Formats: sequence, C-alpha cells, structure tokens
Amino acid sequence: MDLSKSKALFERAKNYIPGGVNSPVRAFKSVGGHPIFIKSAKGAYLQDVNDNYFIDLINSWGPMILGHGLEMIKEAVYEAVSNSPSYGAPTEREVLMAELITSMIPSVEKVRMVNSGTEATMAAIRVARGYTKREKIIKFEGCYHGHGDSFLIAAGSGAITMGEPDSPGVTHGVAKDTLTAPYNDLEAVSLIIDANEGQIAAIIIEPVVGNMGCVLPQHGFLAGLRKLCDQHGIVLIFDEVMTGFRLSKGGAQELFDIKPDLTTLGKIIGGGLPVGAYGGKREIMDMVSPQGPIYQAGTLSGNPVAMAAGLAMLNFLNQNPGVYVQIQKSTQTIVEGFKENQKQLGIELTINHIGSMFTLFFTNHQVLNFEDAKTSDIPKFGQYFHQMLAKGIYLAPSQYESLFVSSQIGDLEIEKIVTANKNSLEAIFSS
Ligand code: HOZ
Repeated sequence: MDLSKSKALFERAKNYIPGGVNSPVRAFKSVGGHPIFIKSAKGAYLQDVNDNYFIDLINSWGPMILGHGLEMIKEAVYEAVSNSPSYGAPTEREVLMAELITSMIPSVEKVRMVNSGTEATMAAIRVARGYTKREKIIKFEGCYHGHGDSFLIAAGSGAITMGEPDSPGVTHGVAKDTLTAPYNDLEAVSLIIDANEGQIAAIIIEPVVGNMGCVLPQHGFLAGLRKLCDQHGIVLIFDEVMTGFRLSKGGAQELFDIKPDLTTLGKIIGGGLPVGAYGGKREIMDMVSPQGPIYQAGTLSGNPVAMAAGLAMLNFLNQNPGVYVQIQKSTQTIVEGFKENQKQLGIELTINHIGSMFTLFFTNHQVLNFEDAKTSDIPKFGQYFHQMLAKGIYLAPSQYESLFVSSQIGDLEIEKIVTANKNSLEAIFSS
C-alpha cells in the first residue's frame, strides 16, 4: 500500500505542529509508523491522500454514527453558512437544540452549549463545585474527560500512550483536589468519600468507558455510585461525550436506567462539527451565569453552523430509533465473527462490547478496569493495527480506545472486517 504522501505530510507537519498532529493519539506513537492523512470520506469509507480506501471503525471517535458525507448534514451546514457563520448573539437554533436535548435525555432539564467535550467537563465540575461549595472531585483511573487540568490525573486515552497520565503543567494544588479510584470498585469510592467527608463536590465518570478501550460498568456499579452521591450530597456527573446519542437515544444513562445530576456531551451533537454541552438538574444549572453566580461563557458557543449540523443529526436519530437496532446488530455480528476466528485459530483474547462500541484487548484477562486493560500486549496490538490497516481497515491507533461502528457498515464491510481480523491474527500469532 502506497502511503508516501501521508509520510511526507507528517514530516512537514512535524516542523510546525507539536508532534505533527493536533491531537496526540493521531500520531500513531503507540503503534509505530506515521499517521494516515485523510482527504475525504463517504459512507463507511475514508480516502487518504494516496487514494487508498479504508473502512472506518473510528468514525471521528464516535460522532459519525451515520457514516460520512451525509447529504442532510451538508444541506444543513450550507443553509446556515449561507447567512453568516457566526453572530455571537442568540439564535432560534439554540432553543431548538436545547429543547431536543432535554427531550431526548430527561435528566437534562437545562443545558448550556459549549465548543468541545473538554469545555463541557471543565464547566461541569466548576458548576458542581460552586453548587456544593466543596472542592474535591473523584474520577476513575483510565477514564478520560478531555484535557482540563483537573482530569489529567490517572487519565486515559492519549495520556496513557504518551506515558503522561498525570501531565506536567498541572499544579499540585489542582492535582490534590482530584482523587482517583479504580473503575468498577464501589468500595474504593466509598472509602475515599469517608476519608474526605463533606469535601467531595462531584464524582465524574464515563458510564461506559471508551478511553481505556471499551470497558463496561459491572452490574450495580452505576446504581451504587448514584446511591453514594445521594447519601453524601455529591453531584454525579456522567461524561457521555462518547456514549451520548450513541448507545441509545438517551445515551448510557437510558440504557442503564440511572439518572446523573449533570451530563456532559460532545462530538455527536455537532454532527461532526466542534460542539460540546453540559446540562442537568434545573436547580444546579440555574447556578450558571447569568442566572446564577458561576461564570462560564464563549463567543462560539451555540454557533449557528454547528447547531444546524447537530440538529440535523439529533433529529434524525430521534425519529429513526431503528438505527440503533441496526448498528447494534452489525457490531454483534463483527464481535461474533472475531470470536469465531479466535476459536478457529486457538487464540484467546478479550473482547469488550456494548451497543456499537467494542475493543479487542490483546490479553485473555477480563478487562473491568485500567489495571486489567494494562495486561494487554501493546506490541502485539501494534502489529495487529498495521495488519488491519494494510487490509484496508482503519482502527483507533491505540489499544486504549474504543472502536465505533456506523450505520453505513453493511454486510460487505462486516465480511471484510471479520476476514481481515482472521488473517491479521493468523499472521501475528504464527510468526
Ligand atoms: N481523545 C480522543 C479519543 N479518546 C482522540 C481525539 C483525536 O485525536 O481526535
């Protein structure tokens, strides 16, 4: 496969962009080689600058749930942009968006639009702190909530693979207010709360983790957190930047039937454009400026073009729940195919899977938390990644990420993915 143009672009980029990329995971550092530069995408396929085609199993880290190049998104964007791309003043689309989000996620009674998931999580903990008048937060090892200072403690995603889960530049003062517990360990959370009675403002969690690979909450874990938060007056924040509108119309919280106090959203609500949002209980959200004293603002928040794309996406998902059934079925078929491949090859690897998210871990250990995820054989994952890439399948370039299936992945693509998986595993494990 000719990747020469990507290689050349990466060399140029490294002169002017730190590490040659605008987000670390993309640099392929943990799998080796150089990133693939994309020039276009349609349906289930990405086209790179050398005109290679790849079946996309990242889908912009989640939001392209309906695949790429959708006419309805393009039309919405063209229509919005034909006026002015930004006013810095309220528009009707923001009202429509707030009405839609609150109707699809009932725990969100009021919502504030921002520009990314990172902004959403940073604002959510500020609001939780202002509301409770407490300073500490609890997060989970291997969970990633964007690059806000408070979250770069035992952080997942690129922070793991770049070897900096506790980033330099985060002050001791900030770090001491972030307490961490292992995912799926209710007892550890309870002990932390007891040791810091009356000081915990919020527990923030990915209700289904995407950022240490896909990791599922064990039965009773989320309900247990809800109970602990109620008992101790702690704000429960679900970071649904990846799972919102993906695992179901109402996100992971609908699937597991747990209502958080605050929810953070991102990616998908911009239909691929840069958007985030945070929202939740009226009583808490009414603390946000200008209604309340907790300050948070942004000129591009609720941007008309992003709102137009997001409205097209969310309206479609709201009116077509069959999409969820379809992508879950496709993902199930892929996962079953992978399991069958392993059986035939006599290999035992762990696959975590829920809805249209899944991760193949290069370990036979069950993966319930970050320590488990770290038992994965990372060099083997790197080999697998490149085997799959050479066969035209574009995976997340890190073991510690989830894969995302879109509705454009049909029988033909499923067959290609499953066959590529078999041939890739065979090549790795027979050498
Ligand atoms: N942190 C994102 C996934 N967990 C990756 C973002 C990107 O590189 O686009």
